[in-house]
Amino acid sequence: SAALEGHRTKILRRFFLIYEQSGERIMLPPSRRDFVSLTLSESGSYTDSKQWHRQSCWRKWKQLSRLQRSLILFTLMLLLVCGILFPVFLFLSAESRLEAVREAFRHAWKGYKNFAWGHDELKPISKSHGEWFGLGLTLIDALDTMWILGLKEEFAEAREWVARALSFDKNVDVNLFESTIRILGGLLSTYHLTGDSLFLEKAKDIGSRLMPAFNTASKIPYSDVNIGKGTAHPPQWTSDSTVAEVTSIQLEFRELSRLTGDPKYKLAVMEVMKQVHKLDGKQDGLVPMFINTNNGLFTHQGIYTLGARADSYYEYLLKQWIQGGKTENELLDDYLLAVEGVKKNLLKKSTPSGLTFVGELSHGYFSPKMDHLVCFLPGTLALGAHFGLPADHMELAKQLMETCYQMYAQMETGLSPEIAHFNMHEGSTQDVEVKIADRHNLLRPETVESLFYMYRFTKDKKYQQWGWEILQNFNKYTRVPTGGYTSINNVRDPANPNPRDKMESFFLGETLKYFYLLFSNDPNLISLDKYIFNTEAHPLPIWPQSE
Ligand code: DMJ
Repeated sequence: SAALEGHRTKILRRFFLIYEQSGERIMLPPSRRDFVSLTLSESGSYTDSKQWHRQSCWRKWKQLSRLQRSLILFTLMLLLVCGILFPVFLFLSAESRLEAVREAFRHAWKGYKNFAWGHDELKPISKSHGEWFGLGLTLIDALDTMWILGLKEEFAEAREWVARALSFDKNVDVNLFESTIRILGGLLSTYHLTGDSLFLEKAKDIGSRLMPAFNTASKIPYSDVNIGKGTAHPPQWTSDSTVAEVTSIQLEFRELSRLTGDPKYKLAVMEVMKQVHKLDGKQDGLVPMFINTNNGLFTHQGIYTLGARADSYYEYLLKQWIQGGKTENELLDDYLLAVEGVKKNLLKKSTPSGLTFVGELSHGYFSPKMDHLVCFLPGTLALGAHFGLPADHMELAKQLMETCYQMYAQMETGLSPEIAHFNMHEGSTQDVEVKIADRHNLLRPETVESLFYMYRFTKDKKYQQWGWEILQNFNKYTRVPTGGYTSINNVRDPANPNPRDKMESFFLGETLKYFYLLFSNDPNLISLDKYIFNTEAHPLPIWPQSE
């Protein structure tokens, strides 16, 4: 009837736009698909089509055989159980990986405790110890790792040693950089995590004993300090210091000033940054490797690397900027410039797989050599992108992360060499080549460190999986049955990796800590919005905006 037709059109208009053109009707559906389809029955009443659908489903269900119904019910039950169990499975698998790291730590600690207690480093094969500064380096480096891993008993024993046996009143020469990042950094971070003033007192003690290093004509610090005598000097053969060393002590001394209220520490290290910022001799923001302590100028110019002797200069530009609340623009400018310098001068692709790698520049000549040390870079780039730096930094981080992983995966032991050379000539069948002298692995952390940052920021499980493979290979080739892990000489020979008999303190301070943080799915376990890791993996607080 006409009335019914009018009603019908009204309803259709609510859900479709009807255009009438030369007698033809064109119906356009609404842009949002949130309408309910209604059927108009002969009598003019509406039946909810969902209800009709339900009835028809029920009819179909009843038509099925008993076997068919059982199969469907079984499948549904299975899906339900999997849906519930999958998160449980994920939790358990994360927990078992975390436990694997705790187990690795306990094993390393067992060797240290039995054969090297209170000494700098464990020599796990000969069941003895090595001394560098004579300050219990491994123990101090490992304090905050034990705290983060929840190893309370081990931590308590170590704290007892710090309280009773650790003395910096010793006639001993220490390297300014190494003792700052490992000892001062380790004590400061343990103080922050635990709130135990013992660690702050010890940090103040070592910090003030390192200050004589800055008494130079140029204010660029000497490499070595005698912490007992209060004297400092450069290495015997030169008056130069290493650029990475003098520019990677800032996070720690700045924090010491904040905690003590005494600006002298901060002023000394910021003076170094100020001078390096202004120096000639950089190439597109890239720095040479040495700086003279008499005149404060770069020496051995013309060689640019992101590896040994320059690496953490770049890392600390970004991290100081973050630590200080992102207000120190010179640091940011130098960092951004340097990343552009890397892209322009050092970035190339390998053959056959097209891996992006960071090479070196020597007096205008490019060398496709990349230290394992450079693998801090993906993590640092990702950290910068997290704090608002250009998104292409993250893209580069992803590419370099793949390369660093391949430096492990393409070796016969699955462990990276100290230095890789990338093939660039057409027809080559292998991306990575390793010179005989570069085949060692020192249990270094950089790749695991970057995997941790990449996982935190992307949540891509492949980074955890890559880390898991690496941990298993450390266990396979570097674990010493009687306790401890050892550096090895040859990552290319699984039958004889040739142990070196040394467990570096950074294996406990950094490598195992980063494994643990990588496998944890808790972004608040040392939140990257609250802490900044020093170059030895010791977390220090990002200063509150108000300060
Ligand atoms: C550590 O002492 C620090 O990570 C430093 O920045 C570089 N070398 C070792 C680890 O490889």
